[in-house]
Amino acid sequence: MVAIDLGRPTGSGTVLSRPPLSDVVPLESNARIAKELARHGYNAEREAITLLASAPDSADAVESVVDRAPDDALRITSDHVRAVTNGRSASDADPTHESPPARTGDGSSPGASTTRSPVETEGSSSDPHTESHTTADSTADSTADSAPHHDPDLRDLEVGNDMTGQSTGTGEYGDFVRTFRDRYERLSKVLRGRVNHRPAEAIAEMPGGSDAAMIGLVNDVRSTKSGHWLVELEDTTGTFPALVMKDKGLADLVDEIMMDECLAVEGTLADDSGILFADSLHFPDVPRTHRTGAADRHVQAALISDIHVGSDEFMADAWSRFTDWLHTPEAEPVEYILLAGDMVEGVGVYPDQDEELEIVDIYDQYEAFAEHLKEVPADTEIVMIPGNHDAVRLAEPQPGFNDEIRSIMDVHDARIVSNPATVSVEGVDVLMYHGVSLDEVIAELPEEKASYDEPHKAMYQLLKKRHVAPQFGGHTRVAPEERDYLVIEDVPDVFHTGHVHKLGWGKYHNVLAVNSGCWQAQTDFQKSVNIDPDAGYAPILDLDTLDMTVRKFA
Ligand code: D5M
Ligand code: FE
Ligand code: ZN
Repeated sequence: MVAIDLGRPTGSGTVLSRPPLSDVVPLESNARIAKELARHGYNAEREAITLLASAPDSADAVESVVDRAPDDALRITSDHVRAVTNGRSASDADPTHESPPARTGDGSSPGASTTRSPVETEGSSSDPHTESHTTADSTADSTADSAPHHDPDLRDLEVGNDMTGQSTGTGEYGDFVRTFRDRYERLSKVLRGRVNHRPAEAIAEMPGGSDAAMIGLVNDVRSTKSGHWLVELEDTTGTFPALVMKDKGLADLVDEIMMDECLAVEGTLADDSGILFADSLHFPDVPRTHRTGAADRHVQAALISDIHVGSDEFMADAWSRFTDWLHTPEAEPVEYILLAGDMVEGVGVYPDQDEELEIVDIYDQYEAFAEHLKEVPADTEIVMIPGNHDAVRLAEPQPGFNDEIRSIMDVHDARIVSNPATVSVEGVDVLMYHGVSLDEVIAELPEEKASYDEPHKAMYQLLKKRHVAPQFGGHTRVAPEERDYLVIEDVPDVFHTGHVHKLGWGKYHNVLAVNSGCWQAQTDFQKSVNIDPDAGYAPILDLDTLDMTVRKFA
């Protein structure tokens, strides 16, 4: 287990595997202003909030800006604030002015939000990002003093491997064949340099006693009566059995094998060439020499997951403390939020789930989630992938949300991508995956290799298998696609998952694995199976050093 530098301001120099968690930050006036604007349906830039906070009468300035913001504005920018505080004094704002239409902070209908959807993404002049990119000269005076804070030009966020809109599967048998062929192709390539493999049908033709190696997907793993193991591999030419003898010192590796993953076996053929006696087993794995990328400035990303808005157990207060903190100077470097799925509680996900729903309509849940997102500073880049509670197909890969759900959440202009997806954030490659397969890894592997208490170790296994959901036909649904999007083709610098509602992180071959906990208190089901969730934590990742600090808001 790799030690993580705490990176705490007090910097005692202590290095621990699980650092003490920092205290909750008190509510500051910036956060109060952000909340007030959110209550009126607006998301606001940090710069705008800072200006409002420094106005002679902040409350009045907030009221004026709300009154005077253009009807089509989704977010309050520093320009909106200046128009109010410079153009006329805050005190001559008309106190009887009505609030803008269709802008409520209390979970309005999906219809209302649709009417405001097209504005942001078209590069309208009210969009601060577009403005500073394209008209730096003409708007120099309005953008100049926001530059030291969050200069969008310094940002660098690229999404790779997003399969939204790329689904090819019709659900036919042939589609599954293509998915697994692609898995075999791409993962066998990773193993090819390490073993001198032959196809199954060629191995069967080799003379007895020859040395041989095969790469295949695991068809079967069984222990024999005498305590050995039989591992059957399949490639595009057929299947071949390997016998792993108990005295070979491979028990530890056999314990890690899951069905349908890609594996290499090397050994000696039996006299009749009917079976391979294994000498070694190889997982595709991550090279130990993996070199990570890094941001070239001090900037941070919050890696969070499993918000579960709409559940009785959603921890609104903790969430609010988190968004309050985002408005404090300490959180100034947090320019990115990566959300690994389960934004909402969903409907009909588990039996008896409806008994614990605060919001029963899925669209209303997203409306409420969008309201909570408004408390996040508008100039924070958000990337989100769906989870098993979200309103997309359950089978993985899960495409990003459809247009209707997107339009509900459009205020923040988040990047909504598929589960899994890779995002490159200022040179740091982050693989985001919700994590449903972790339940299986934890259920099937020995406790010391994967457990709910150490979810990052289960993540190590996925890295080792170079696949986020190897097993087919079990708990994790896999969709038939021409390409196996679940293969971890490029080694990420950071692997971010959620789902199991447990906080845990560590490094595996230099890859930082982070499971980020949740914002939902223990549900009845979790109580019945003794899952004690880690709720209300925000792991904050330094993109320049890959150090992590965990903040507690519950
Ligand atoms: O799942 C959160 C965690 O709890 C994850 O490890 C699955 C498990 N879980 C929760 N509810 C159930 C039910 N009803 N059956 C089986 N496993 C469950 P999440 O999907 O994020 O709620
Ligand atoms: Fe969840
Ligand atoms: Zn989940």
